[in-house]
Amino acid sequence: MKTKLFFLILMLGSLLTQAQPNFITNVNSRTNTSLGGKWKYIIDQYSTGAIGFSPLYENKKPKDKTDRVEYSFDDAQSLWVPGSWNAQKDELYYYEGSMWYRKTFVFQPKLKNSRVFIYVGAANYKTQYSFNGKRLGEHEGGFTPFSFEVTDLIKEKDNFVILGVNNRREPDYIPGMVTDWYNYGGITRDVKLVEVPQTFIDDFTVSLKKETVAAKEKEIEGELTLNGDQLPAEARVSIPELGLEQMVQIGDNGKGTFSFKSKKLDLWSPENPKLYTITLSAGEDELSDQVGFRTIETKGKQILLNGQPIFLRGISIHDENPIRADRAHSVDDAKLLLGWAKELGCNFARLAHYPHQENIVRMADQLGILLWEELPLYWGINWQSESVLENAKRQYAEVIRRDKNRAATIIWSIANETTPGDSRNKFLGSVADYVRELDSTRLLSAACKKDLAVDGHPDNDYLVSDPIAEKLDIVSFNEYIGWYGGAPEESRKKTFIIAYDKPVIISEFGGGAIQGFHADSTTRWSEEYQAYMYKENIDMFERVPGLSGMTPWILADFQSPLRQLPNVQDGWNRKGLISETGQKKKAFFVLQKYYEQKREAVK
Ligand code: GCB
Repeated sequence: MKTKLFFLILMLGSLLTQAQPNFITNVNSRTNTSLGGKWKYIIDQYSTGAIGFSPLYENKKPKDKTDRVEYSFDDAQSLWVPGSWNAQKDELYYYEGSMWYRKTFVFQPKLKNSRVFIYVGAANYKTQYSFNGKRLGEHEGGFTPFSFEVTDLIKEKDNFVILGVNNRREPDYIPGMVTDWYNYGGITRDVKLVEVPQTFIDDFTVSLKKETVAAKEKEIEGELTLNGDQLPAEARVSIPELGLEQMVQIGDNGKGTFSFKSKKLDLWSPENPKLYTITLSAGEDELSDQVGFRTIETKGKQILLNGQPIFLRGISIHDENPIRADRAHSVDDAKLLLGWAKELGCNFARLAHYPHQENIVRMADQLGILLWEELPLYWGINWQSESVLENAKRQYAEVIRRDKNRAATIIWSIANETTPGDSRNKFLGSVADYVRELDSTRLLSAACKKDLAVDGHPDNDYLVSDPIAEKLDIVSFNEYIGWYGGAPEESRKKTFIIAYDKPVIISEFGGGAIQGFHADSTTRWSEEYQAYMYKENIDMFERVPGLSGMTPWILADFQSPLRQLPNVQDGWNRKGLISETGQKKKAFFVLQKYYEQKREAVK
């Protein structure tokens, strides 16, 4: 009898447990407190921190002279969060492995009777998280956010959050073993304490209905999801500037849908990055966001923004501030990178090769820069593994959950430079279907490779026929004529055959130059060589059928362990149009001029 009662209580308990959101979204517009600053750390080279007689997440230290505990955070050194460990201490520059971080804090609630979450913008790569000595879970993926609820564990004083972060590379991770970028380890983005009411607005999606983009009266549609035990019957959604307000019926599943009609709606575009404040309220919760409304689609070989053809004057960017030589994490970092892109004349940027910090995506919304976002499905992925596929889907779901309401983001790119083959095609096909299922309002692409030899064609014909492009809206490919093959002028003879009636983006081209090194245009690494190569490449790509945009490689020099030519690279990939000290190279101005002409041509 007693055991039955016990199980009944257990079952009831689990029924009453509130559903855990995937992670808290829109953290900046919720009640939050930064947990950034100095965190104590313990290096864990053999990754044994969570096992053994005295796991680190328990946050112990020897109590007296007889105590056997062999660590103590209290007397340990500190690292700054957010920021990679590599950039902060010389002795950690090459460190890849496990590191345990601890932050202690007092809790002064800003909301009454709130639920409390800890939100981590990103930690690379795997993170074990615990709170006040209790292990709560693990997150995989170095570039997407996660959060965990601590409502039942938080106290007024002596709280401690411990994150065990491991950036070791493994063949079954995403990315895999080798990348041409720096494997910054640690808590690279903000950590925040977020307070929400007991029942809160967990998620919402809002977009412009495609069919109404050309109509006088446009339609906005959306959905919201509540999380909590006490679901109100209704929620309210409003866009005050448009005089729109609506009560939304909430179903038993916590969801409700809404739709507005407006004759006054100003469409978002690079020329007019108009954002509206949307406010949602349900029970005690209120959430606001700034959103733009636009449509994106393709027609034959064209990309249409708000129903009009657009040429994407882009640039590839890494999520790194070259001047600080660390991962970007702040509004200032975003300003620096997108400021340069604006100066270049861009209306588009490829956020390569993994999800970038949320600040840059939000700033692109404000500045009117369209975005291509991608996951690190990059060289050397284990296509045969079901769990790698699941991991890819999870990471995609996370970035879509974070950025789905950003007008700037128009393209999800599912992979970069992967070699066609049965298992790869199946894997990427499944990712493409999944991404489309989660978000049918954006375009899909992938940075493909061209076919090197084409049967029945002269040497100078290149075919772009990757079978994965069947599932994509835009055919994109990387091409390095003049750098990894041949002299820049060889591009004059080349022609491209695109096997699909779809728009084309040249997702990469470029070559290296040391800023300040001047020589004739046949001397590799000189600014003149890079500038010459840009001119020749641009002329060649103008001949590509369906050319709808390009994102040359790359805005700024970036750190990469693959690049070790002394006195030239010294650990930096030099294909930037801007040096690691922020100086522009000659090729910057070649591209700037081309983009000016492109912009003029549209007028
Ligand atoms: C590529 C890769 C990119 C590299 C670049 C290079 O094709 O997609 O990640 O950094 O080439 O510099 O070689």
